[in-house]
Amino acid sequence: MPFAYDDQNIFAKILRGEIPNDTVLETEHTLAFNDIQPQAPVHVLVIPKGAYVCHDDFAANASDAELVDFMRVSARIVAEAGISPGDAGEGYRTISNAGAHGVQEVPHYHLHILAGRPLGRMLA
Ligand code: IU
Repeated sequence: MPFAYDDQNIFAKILRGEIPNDTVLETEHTLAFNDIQPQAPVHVLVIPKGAYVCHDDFAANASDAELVDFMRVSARIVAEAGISPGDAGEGYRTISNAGAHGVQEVPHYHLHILAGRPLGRMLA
């Protein structure tokens, strides 16, 4: 079944420039901005510019160019924040909530990047 995308969601409005955001990085297909209610010293949201509802919608239906751009932007956020274990940083967590049980508040696909404090063990 195809995903029903609500183009009135807050991230769609941000992408249309109707609502301001604290941009960290923008590319052709991807926008990264600071979360308005940060849960850690680093809390960046990475979103595709295309209309995708959640992770599996994006992963299944986005173009190769969109997928690669999204992943590269996420890597640049981590690199520029100095939090990569590969750079002897203290690490980070990526999260993507989907649907009701995932407690997804905004129905436009987004990846949370959290860092800057011990995040604890969290699988649920
Ligand atoms: P979730 O994964 O859909 O549950 O998280 C949505 C996030 O979007 C959450 O961390 C909010 O603080 C964040 N957010 C935002 O950055 N700007 C907004 O205008 C709104 C929510 I509404």
